[in-house]
Amino acid sequence: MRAKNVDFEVTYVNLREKPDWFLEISPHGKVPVLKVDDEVLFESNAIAEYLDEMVPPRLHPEDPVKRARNRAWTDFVPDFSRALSKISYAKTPEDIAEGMAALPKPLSRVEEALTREREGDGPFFNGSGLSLVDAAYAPFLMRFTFVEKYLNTGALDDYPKIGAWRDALLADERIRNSVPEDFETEFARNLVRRETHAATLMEGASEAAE
Ligand SMILES: N[C@@H](CCC(=O)N[C@@H](CS)C(=O)NCC(=O)O)C(=O)O
Repeated sequence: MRAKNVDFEVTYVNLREKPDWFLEISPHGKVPVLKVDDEVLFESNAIAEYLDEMVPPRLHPEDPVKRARNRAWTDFVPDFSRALSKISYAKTPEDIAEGMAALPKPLSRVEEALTREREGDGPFFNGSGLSLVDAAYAPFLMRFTFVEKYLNTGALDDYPKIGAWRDALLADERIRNSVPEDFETEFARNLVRRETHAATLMEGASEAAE
């Protein structure tokens, strides 16, 4: 919506205490949901596709083949995010090592996709313009980058295209402003609550949980 300059309001939902109004409108009890007048849409990809059809500028490629491949790479986000989350939410160094061992498969696939799909030098998935693929991967790259401040696993070091993509995404105002100002504090609290190894490396971690 930021990429399209849409007027909108965000309501953050505490997922540990889901309010009744939210459970009434969210079929799976998950965020995000988008309310457009009296209609409710759910599932990130469905919401993003709807917005892309309704509001210019088009973020999806015009070419149907390219568009289908973009959708296919967006479908890969759960594999990608699961691999990174395994490290972020690991409770012990051993779990982190296990997560690291499982990374090459999903990360090398995305590295290869960036090599094949991109036109020109980037910096985004398809080239110079932000796309729905960028919007889909950005939240996970953002969260992992935060965790890396503490874990320093160097997990992305062997994937230069993903690293440069991450840098471009995190430098972009549309992405930066997609989280609230206190995002890092809230995310740190989440890591503490989940008793992650990353949290043990944060100064003042126990206060962060309060
Ligand atoms: N496939 C869904 C996944 C949404 C999802 O898993 N949301 C999480 C937060 S990122 C959630 O609401 N979890 C709460 C729960 O499962 O109870 C989408 O892309 O919208």
